[in-house]
Amino acid sequence: STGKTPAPSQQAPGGYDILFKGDNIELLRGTIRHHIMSFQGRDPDRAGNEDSYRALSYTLRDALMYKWIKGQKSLYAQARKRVYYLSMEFLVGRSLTNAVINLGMQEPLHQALKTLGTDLEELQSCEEDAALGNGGLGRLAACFLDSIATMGIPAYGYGILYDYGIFHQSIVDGCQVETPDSWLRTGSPWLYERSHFMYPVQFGGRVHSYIDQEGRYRSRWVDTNIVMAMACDMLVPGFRNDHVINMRLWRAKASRELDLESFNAGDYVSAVESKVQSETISKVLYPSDDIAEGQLLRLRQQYFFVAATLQDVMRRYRKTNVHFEDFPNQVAIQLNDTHPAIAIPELMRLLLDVEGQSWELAWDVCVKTFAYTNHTLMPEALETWSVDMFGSLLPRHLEIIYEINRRFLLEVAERYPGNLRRIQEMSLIEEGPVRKIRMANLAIIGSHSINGVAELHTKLLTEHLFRNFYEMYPERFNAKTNGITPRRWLLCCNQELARLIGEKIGMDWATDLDKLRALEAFADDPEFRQRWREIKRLNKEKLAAIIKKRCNGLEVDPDSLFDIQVKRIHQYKRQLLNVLHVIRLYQHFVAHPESTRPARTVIFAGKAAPSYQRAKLIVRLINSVAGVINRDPRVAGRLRVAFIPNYGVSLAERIIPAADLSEQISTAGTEASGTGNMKFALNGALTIGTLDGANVEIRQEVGAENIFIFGMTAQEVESEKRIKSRKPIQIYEQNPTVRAIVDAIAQGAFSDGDRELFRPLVDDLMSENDPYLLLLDLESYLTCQDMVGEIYGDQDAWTKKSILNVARMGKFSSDRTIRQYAEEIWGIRVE
Ligand code: IMP
Ligand code: B1N
Repeated sequence: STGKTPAPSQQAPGGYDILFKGDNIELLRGTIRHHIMSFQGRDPDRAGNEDSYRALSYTLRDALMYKWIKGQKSLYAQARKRVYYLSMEFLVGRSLTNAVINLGMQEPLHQALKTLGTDLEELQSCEEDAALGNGGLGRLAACFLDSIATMGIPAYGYGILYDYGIFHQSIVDGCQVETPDSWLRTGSPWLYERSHFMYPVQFGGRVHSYIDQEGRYRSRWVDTNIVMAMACDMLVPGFRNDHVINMRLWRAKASRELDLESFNAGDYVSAVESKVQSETISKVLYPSDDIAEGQLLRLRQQYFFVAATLQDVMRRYRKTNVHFEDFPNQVAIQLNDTHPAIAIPELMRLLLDVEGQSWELAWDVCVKTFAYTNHTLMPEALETWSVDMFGSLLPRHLEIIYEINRRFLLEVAERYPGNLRRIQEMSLIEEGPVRKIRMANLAIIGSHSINGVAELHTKLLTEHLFRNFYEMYPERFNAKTNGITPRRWLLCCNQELARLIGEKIGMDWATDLDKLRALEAFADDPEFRQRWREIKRLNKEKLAAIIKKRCNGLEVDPDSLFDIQVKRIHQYKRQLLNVLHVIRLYQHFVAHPESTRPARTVIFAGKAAPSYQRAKLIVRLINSVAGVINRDPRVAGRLRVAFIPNYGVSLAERIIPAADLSEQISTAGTEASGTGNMKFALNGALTIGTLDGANVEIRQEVGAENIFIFGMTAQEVESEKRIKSRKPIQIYEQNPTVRAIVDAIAQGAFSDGDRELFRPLVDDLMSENDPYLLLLDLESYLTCQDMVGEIYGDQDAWTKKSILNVARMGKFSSDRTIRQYAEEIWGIRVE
């Protein structure tokens, strides 16, 4: 039987049904071998893991495509409303294991791979992460697609296929070094390039105004440059169902017309040059998280993917409809932050200029179709575009925005007569030396729903950032607390724990996370606790091996408390506060060799935006502190610090299951939600955190006795910033512990005596205007950490809390989040 490689096409039309019913190991094996031959052009008898990884991926992809086509046919037959999730980022990570588990194929595959002399883990490690996002916002989009597929909602993700995802980070002499992430170098077996789905996207040019046959004033956008958008699709499988959804990512291609023009002029080289120029649009993901980039290329990226997406939306709509009144009943468009907000004037343009509709109808359709999710309160993340830049790239859209603004401000003036300040604040245009378009204002005015990503975040939005708009349109604002997919973030990444849970309460939790509640019954069961601890210990051993490999042979003790902060490096996330505690522990252990505090391994990982100097300096400090501590024999066996390079989705999948303590310590009122906080708690880590973002709701769910909360509340932060009742210098002078920590950095204890290197960080800490209030929260943080140490000393108490955390995480499934979006925003009923 070994030499034969039957392909499923040789089977009856239901070939894939047979293949993935599960137990046909021989067919599975044959299909993989067939793909090695026909897709890779290799001898199946001489294939390596790389070949087998690709062949297996193609095999699974076939299965997904088969299901997808079936699903699409029934979707068309039922004429159901479709949802379009527009996002500049999709941080998917790897697809292989997730596909295997969602298709329910682990067992037969395990057998089949055994006969091929390999296993799933080996093959998985051949896959490059699809890292087309920066952090939380992009990963949220990926979790949403998983939930949408699992719940069978007719939806699509739309974004950009970047040639280069988020940069690769390495640490050289303690500093972050970035290198390009050329993840498509060898091609991804998960992508379908659909060269027949190509749309022209216009840039530049001018507006031609004319009177049409009916005497109406009309406009047309002419003399533009054209770049083509080619569809590249990645299929996302639902969990153990027949639903598959499509993520369509656009790739820029030079247009033929453009080539021809220059060829005719005889200038071959500049023809090729302009081809390269237009293809740069989808080259690279902008690597800043939570900071707006005012670059022209970024604006080109945004319009490029929005324009292509709306053409696709229109094409599909037109297959079954003629009138546009019905558009909002057939189409919902969710804007993932303001990055795709140009979709609003673009849909206006299509309806007005191309379809000849009236302004009133077009605007009504827009508002009913669009919904906007805000992800941040940080002022530096609010997008604005200089009117000049915008107008030269998108002249017709600028006109439309002016007209939207004119009509809107009339409404405002009518509602609030004589209130000039309000008009200025709410205008789509920010006046000043450089006039700017405010994309958040545009997104609000053009949407029927504006949501925040956690309760607190939404409350702060309505009270501060968007207060004027909230007063005018209170019914448009709503909260949708973020969530995470329990498939990737428990079932796939922590298979041992998932199995143990399954043994006790069954597997229904995978699609109904509230079912985890049943675990509460075992929280006091000594045998269950024991097995719970053993699994955590196993995960810690695995992480210790990774640390040894990636951190220059650093050895960490799996019996120590794994205290972990992994996320983008940002001042507001306060990795520096964590470092202050590490230094405090170091000084404590050196001064008190008799100390009974538990040994700790403090683990950091995260990328700093390449141009964010402070964040890079923090990376350097973490590594310098790690270097000093890890080399000091006085704290051997008590304290270790690791910075694991190149944090990303697949590394997170290995770090999070190994955590005892999850650090969620942003200044209250700065982290919109956080989703890492949820992933840790779902994997049995206890949280030390502030009352910020979704931490507030995590405390509500797990109970105050099962989480370590410290520091000022958002309200206290707000008033403290105004009245400055306590100054960092006073805290420094009055508290010798604080002084010793700050002095150590200032005096060069972690920089070979160099007092200059980290001075900017010390100055930040000591500044009366520190916006993140590190010293003001430090004492509370240190006290709270002491409590963590004490409770960790009581392993039974700790384990119980850990079990209860997992048992009470039901709310944070992205299935719940998506159900709310579907029912409350998109107008789609979910069974
Ligand atoms: P799209 O929605 O046009 O992108 O097509 C997606 C898939 O849906 C196609 O590959 C077909 O399998 C299916 N499909 C497209 N149009 C129709 C239709 O009018 N009726 C039934 N199925 C369709
Ligand atoms: O979005 C996540 C939240 O859980 C986080 O709290 C929030 O910080 C994050 C510009 C952003 N907000 N804003 C961004 C990303 C890229 C970019 O170019 C802004 N990311 C967040 C999911 O809701």
